[in-house]
Amino acid sequence: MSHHAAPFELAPLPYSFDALEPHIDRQTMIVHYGKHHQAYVTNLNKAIEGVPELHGLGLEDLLRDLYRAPAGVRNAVRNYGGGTWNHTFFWEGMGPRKGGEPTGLAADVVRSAFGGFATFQSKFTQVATGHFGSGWAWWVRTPEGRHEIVSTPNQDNPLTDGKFPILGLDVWEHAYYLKYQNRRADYVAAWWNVVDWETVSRRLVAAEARKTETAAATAAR
Ligand code: MN3
Repeated sequence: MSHHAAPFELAPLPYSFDALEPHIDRQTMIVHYGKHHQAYVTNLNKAIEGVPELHGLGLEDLLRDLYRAPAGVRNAVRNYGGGTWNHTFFWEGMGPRKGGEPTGLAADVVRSAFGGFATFQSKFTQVATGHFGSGWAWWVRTPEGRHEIVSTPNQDNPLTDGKFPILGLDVWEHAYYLKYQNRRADYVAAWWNVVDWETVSRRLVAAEARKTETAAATAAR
């Protein structure tokens, strides 16, 4: 998805609206993807319509280098660009008949960086449930190769802080209110049943490659 450039399109949902039942319900998926995600894409395109210098750029480049955007549209790029990218990343990190313990490279890194799945899961859950208001919980890899669990407000993306997202969880009320009402902790507990560890492993490989790219680009400057 890093290759997509303006005008941006709503990325296809990689499964049907009811695929994540009973953990994430069909009605929430219909509204969350079809209304919320679509609105971020529409508003991003509207915001940068009159800013041709941003048109050749991919969404990841826009978010990584937010200060490239003129001051007048920077907040729109942060909010709607973040909303566009974050949701595609969120859908791709889940799937039907997933969840359980991490596998492959994800299992190795969870063990070496966090001391095992139980510790990782408990820390991530704590950050996701403890984040005040709307936002996201993330597993990120820093450019130095450290693994961290952080949260961001609104649609802010760790790319803007120079970090590579590995796994993200939407904790806006719109992500869970229809099924779980105010019980964010129940939503977070259910979400673990749909985490796609194969996607996580692929992202770990990609983050490693990007880190090498970034180092080479810095050295070439
Ligand atoms: Mn959302």
